[in-house]
Amino acid sequence: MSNNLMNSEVWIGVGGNQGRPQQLVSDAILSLGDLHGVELLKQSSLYLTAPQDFVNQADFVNAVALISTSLTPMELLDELQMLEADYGRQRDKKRYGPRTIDLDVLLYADQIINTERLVVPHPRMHQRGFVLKPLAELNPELIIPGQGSVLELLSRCTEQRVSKL
Ligand code: PH2
Ligand code: MG
Ligand code: MG
Repeated sequence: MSNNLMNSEVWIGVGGNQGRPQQLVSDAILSLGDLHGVELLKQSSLYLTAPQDFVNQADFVNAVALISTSLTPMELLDELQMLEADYGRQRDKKRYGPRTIDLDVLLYADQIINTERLVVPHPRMHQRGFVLKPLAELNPELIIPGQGSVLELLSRCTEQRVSKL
C-alpha cells in the first residue's frame, strides 16, 4: 500500500489453542499483511497464555499486530472472519472455547463502535493479560479509550499467566 492518507491504524489480537498454535498464529499474522488494503506494520512476540473465561482447555498462543488499512471496520471484520475460516475455525463452536485461530479487532484508530457484529474497543481487552502484555511490548504508551493506559491495566492482571515464547 503506498497511499497512507486515508488509512487507519488498527490493532488486531491473534490467538489459538488447537492444532499447532505457534505456527498458526505466526502464519495468520503474515496473512493479515497479504489482505488487500492491509499493510502489516508491527507484530509482537508470541506468548503462551493460560486460558481465560473458559479455563478447562489447552493453553493459548497469543500475539497482537498493528496494521494500517484502507478497509472500513466492517470490511475488515469480513476479511478477518474469512481468514479465520481459511485457518480452519469453526464458528458454531462454544463461546470462549478452543479454536484454531481467533482474529479480533482490538482498536480501530480512535473509533468507538457499538454494533451487533462489532464492538470496538474490544469489550474485554482491558482485563486480559494475553492482550495487554503484547500491546505493552509494542507500545507501552498506548491508551484504551474509556479504560486507561495499557501498563496500568496490565498491572491488574498479575494472576494471569502470560509468558513470552
Ligand atoms: N480467547 C478467548 C477466551 N480465552 N484465553 C487466552 N489465554 N487467549 C485467548 O485468545 C482467549 C482466551 C475467546 O476469544
Ligand atoms: Mg477473542
Ligand atoms: Mg473473536
